Amino acid sequence: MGYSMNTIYVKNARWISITKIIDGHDGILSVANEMGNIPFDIKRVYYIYNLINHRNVMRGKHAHKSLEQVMFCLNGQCSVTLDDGNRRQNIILDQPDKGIFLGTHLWHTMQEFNSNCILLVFASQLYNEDDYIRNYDEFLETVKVPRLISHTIK
Ligand code: T46
Repeated sequence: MGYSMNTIYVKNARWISITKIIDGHDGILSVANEMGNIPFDIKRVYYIYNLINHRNVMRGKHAHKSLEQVMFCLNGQCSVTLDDGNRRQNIILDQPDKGIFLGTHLWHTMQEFNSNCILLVFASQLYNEDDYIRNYDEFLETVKVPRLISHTIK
């Protein structure tokens, strides 16, 4: 635990640190505040659990048109792949007080879950399937990445 804070260089994503209170009691208390460390009005909270560590298990595989989210791993760990259509990076999510801000037009997948992994997500909007881009080519169209054209030079 604790090696996951590599620099995030893809667009529309960044680390979010939330308050961590270590006082006279046992344990640690962490606090997420709307419009504070969570940079939007929180309209919805969901969590993902009961995960299994299998190479075929992958969640996400979409981008959002207008939804913003912050995702924390409260227990265990997983890897998250972030793709802004131009650059792609893999990060490890393994600290309950260090989340990832998932902005709009960011293709993301979550995989390599520990069996005790619990993901907690704060979302800026209610669930709306129309906000999802679940096709990767369509996602690339929306971010309008100039395609690399390979030329054969004779
Ligand atoms: C995201 C990543 C990080 C609902 O009915 N209401 C909800 O609030 C959510 C989140 C999902 N659903 C339904 C839609 C699907 O029929 O639950 C089913 C599973 O959703 P999905 O396949 O989108 O789950 P993930 O883990 O791939 O993605 C989720 C969020 O949906 C998504 O917004 O960014 O976590």
